[in-house]
Amino acid sequence: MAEPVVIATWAFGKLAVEVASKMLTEGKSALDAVIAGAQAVENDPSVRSVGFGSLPDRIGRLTLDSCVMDGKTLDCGAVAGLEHIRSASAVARRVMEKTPHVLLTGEGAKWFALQQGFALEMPHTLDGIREWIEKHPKAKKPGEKEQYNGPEDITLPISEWNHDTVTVLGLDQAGNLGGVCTTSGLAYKLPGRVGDSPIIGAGLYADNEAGAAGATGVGEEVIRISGSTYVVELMRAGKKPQEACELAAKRMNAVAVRRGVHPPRCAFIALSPKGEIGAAATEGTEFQYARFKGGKIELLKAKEVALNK
Ligand code: SD4
Repeated sequence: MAEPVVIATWAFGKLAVEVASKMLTEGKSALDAVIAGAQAVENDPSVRSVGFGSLPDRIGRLTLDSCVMDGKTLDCGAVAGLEHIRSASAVARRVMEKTPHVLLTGEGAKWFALQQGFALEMPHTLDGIREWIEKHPKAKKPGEKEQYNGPEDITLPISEWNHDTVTVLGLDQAGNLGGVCTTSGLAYKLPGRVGDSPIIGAGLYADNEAGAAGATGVGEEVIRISGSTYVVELMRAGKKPQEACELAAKRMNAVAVRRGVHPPRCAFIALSPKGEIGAAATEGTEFQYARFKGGKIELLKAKEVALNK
């Protein structure tokens, strides 16, 4: 019997770890446990970057991205740009279980969720709307035309925008790995923008034969290096999860240098089939993660990989 382990991104991931670790200790599957953990965060309106009460996009639409993956079967499911449904991770799981597809987007994802019995909700909170108005990078008076001036308009302030995804990885007593990633994406994103979080291989990957990994940070840059696949394939090749995460952060730095841009704030977490844990981030990310191991829940700061390393 394997010793259950859970790891989740950011300080608010502690809530996910609390929920998931209890379920794993009771003998539930990794996938059930991590999704229940992620849903607890989706339901917490004080977390402004995941689920209910998140910050909307540039034009005020609150859309959610999520994916799930089962390390035993490599089954996976995802939704992107899902609107008016509370739990994107639960819908992603239904895509995995009830359809022959992996990813549903926008109106199609919403239609599917409604067919599956999910309730149509208005997921905005008053505090969320207030923060969206106050911090909108291009706040205008009502009626004034919104301007989009090209890529810089989005990419320059990107590191300042609220962007914290919850990615949860778990190892259950049967020795299976499962993972979930759920987010509202970058606040003030252009309508229709999809980040790494619903992309299998970018925001999340899980394979019992190699390990599980997840990402958080600027999704465009995670996609550019196929971040989670990169970490898992390093583990398959024999690296420990900690080294694999550090190498992914290093690669992020190298790609930024090659492209002549400042390295984005990004972080990776990883879990091996033996229950070993890894976490690393690019410099300045101040990335914290929560973990359950050896019966203890802790909040830890990840190692940062400096640009010249
Ligand atoms: C995205 N990766 O949509 C997500 C946001 C995030 O920590 O994780 N932030 O790009």
